[in-house]
Amino acid sequence: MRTQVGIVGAGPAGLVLAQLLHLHGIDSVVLEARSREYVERRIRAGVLEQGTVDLLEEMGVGDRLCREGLVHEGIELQFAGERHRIDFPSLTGGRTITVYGQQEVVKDLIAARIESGRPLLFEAEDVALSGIDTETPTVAFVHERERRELACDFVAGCDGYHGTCRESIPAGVLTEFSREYPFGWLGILAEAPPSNDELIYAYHERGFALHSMRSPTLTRLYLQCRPDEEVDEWPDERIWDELERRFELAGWTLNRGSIVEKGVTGMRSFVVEPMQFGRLFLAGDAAHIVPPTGAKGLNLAVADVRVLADALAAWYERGDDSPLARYSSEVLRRVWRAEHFSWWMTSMLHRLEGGDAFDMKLQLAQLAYVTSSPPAAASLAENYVGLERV
Ligand code: FAS
Ligand code: PHB
Repeated sequence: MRTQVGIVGAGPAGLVLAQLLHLHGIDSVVLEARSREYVERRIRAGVLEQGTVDLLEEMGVGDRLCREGLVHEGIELQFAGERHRIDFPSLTGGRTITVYGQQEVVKDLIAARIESGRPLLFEAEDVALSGIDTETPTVAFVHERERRELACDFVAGCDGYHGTCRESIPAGVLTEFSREYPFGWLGILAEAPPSNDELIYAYHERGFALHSMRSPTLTRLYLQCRPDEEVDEWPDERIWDELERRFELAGWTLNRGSIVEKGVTGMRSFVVEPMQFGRLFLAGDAAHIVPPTGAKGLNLAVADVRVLADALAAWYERGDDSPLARYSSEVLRRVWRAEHFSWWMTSMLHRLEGGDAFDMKLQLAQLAYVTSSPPAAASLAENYVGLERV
């Protein structure tokens, strides 16, 4: 097989890149380790930045998003028995977020890929890169029990944190920056109408809790737990009782329903520099991870490949290799801005394991400031809806 760009991974990064290259008339092949059913059912992110929504619409994959996505003009921060709203449009010149599950974005992008007629191979196993430091890299893989080799000009490593592409870069090239957090999130998806019109980020002495949603009948909720927590330690009743304690507010009730999905996600901050080596370019979780408190993960992946697609187009259309040469430095500015914001939101809202009274007082002071000072609120709002320029 031969193509111009080999894309490893059919998550948001790989699929958005594939569609952008298609629109530029650039050939690509997408290789995905899992089945279509698996990737379309994986429950993950839920919040799309304004820029992500705009791009998906520009790419022609935003119809269902426009119909079914929930446009939100703010979030609420809860602490010390009160809720405070952060309004986005007034603080960011009209920008908003849209709540639309990552699995829905992936379904829309897969449908667009199939409609384009360009290759997307599911259950492509044992992917192995070679020649990434030459002008003729190849991607070996097994598909339908047949060993195959894809010759290409460039390889996009969009295979997530546990993928193989980052590991293909020789030792000594990459610098890793990371931080493990001493807590995780227990996430549930419940067949219950959302209990609030908007997201609620709740700081509580028992731990953080987040109220989100997926539709008028599906609520998405998270609560801070130990990172090694077993889901079996959390029967449904215990989950609802704990959520009610953390969201407790006079005159407000949490709607219960049947829990259709639950899982524990660990938390880390992680970045590798540079995000490229020879003809291999890393994008999305393959290169960086953020704690989900800032709702940045998916949006950062999309921001990476937007830059990568333009750089590849410059090479193919004008023979200009300078955008590719500066890909890492270009995307890492936004990566580190998102890393800081995600760390800041996480540190402000989570009970620090072993944290003392002084830590709590600092967090409460930060929350009081960000909900009472318009410039402080604007800083949170512009990062949350997504910065137009970094
Ligand atoms: P992805 O991990 O989405 O996609 C990588 C793809 O590559 C996968 O389909 C994988 O199967 C495939 N792959 C891996 N190895 C391969 C190989 N060797 N060969 C071929 N294919 C391979 N972000 C938020 O903003 N909010 C959230 O609430 C949130 N919750 C999350 C919960 C969980 C459990 C996880 C793991 C992540 C969560 N994230 C969240 C972050 C998440 O949304 C990522 O940022 C987003 O999926 C990044 O997209 P990609 O970079 O495309 O990586
Ligand atoms: C979600 O709806 O899954 C969600 C929303 C906001 C976050 C994280 C996850 O910060």
